[in-house]
Amino acid sequence: MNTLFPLEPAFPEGFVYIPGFITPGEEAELYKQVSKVELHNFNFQGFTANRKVASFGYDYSFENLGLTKGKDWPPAFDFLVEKVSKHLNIKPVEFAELLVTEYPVGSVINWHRDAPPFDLIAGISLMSDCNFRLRPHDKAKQGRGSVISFPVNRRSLYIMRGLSRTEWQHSISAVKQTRYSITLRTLRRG
Ligand SMILES: O=C(O)CCC(=O)C(=O)O
Repeated sequence: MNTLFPLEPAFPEGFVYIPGFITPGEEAELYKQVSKVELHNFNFQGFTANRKVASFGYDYSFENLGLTKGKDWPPAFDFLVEKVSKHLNIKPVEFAELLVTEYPVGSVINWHRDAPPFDLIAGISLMSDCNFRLRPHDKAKQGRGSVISFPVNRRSLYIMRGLSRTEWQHSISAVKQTRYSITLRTLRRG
């Protein structure tokens, strides 16, 4: 069937996907800045993942289950934080963490929900598309047909809040080309 509009999967409540959120020029600038950042292997409960990360602002440790305040993000990322904040109609200072992640070819991020102290999640993809997946967190709701799988393209923005943040898990299949993401997180209030 031909449709006037590209078909979009039915996302869970609170998940929004915006292709082409940043321009090719902005992507090139962000990649330049990301290349200057010192990345380290991501450790999760004694297991070292293939992807590399650098966290600025508040970082959550899966080893101590706590938040620590680290270095501020380099000012070169401010324009992105401002652009996303403007889109969401929130103040840039509400973003408490900026996480840079590098996914080498073949690396994944496994099923998870983000750390409990964080609230809204905004993800910007750089340099490569990926296959993003969502599934219910409740094991009883998992099973055949419960996974929503869709492309998240370079230069796009996705937002996770509401039920997509609290009741759903997300994961990324093995990337075919090196992918970078910038993840912005606000803190849960109260
Ligand atoms: O790279 C991404 O877009 C996802 C990042 C993510 O899920 C995480 O860091 O917990």
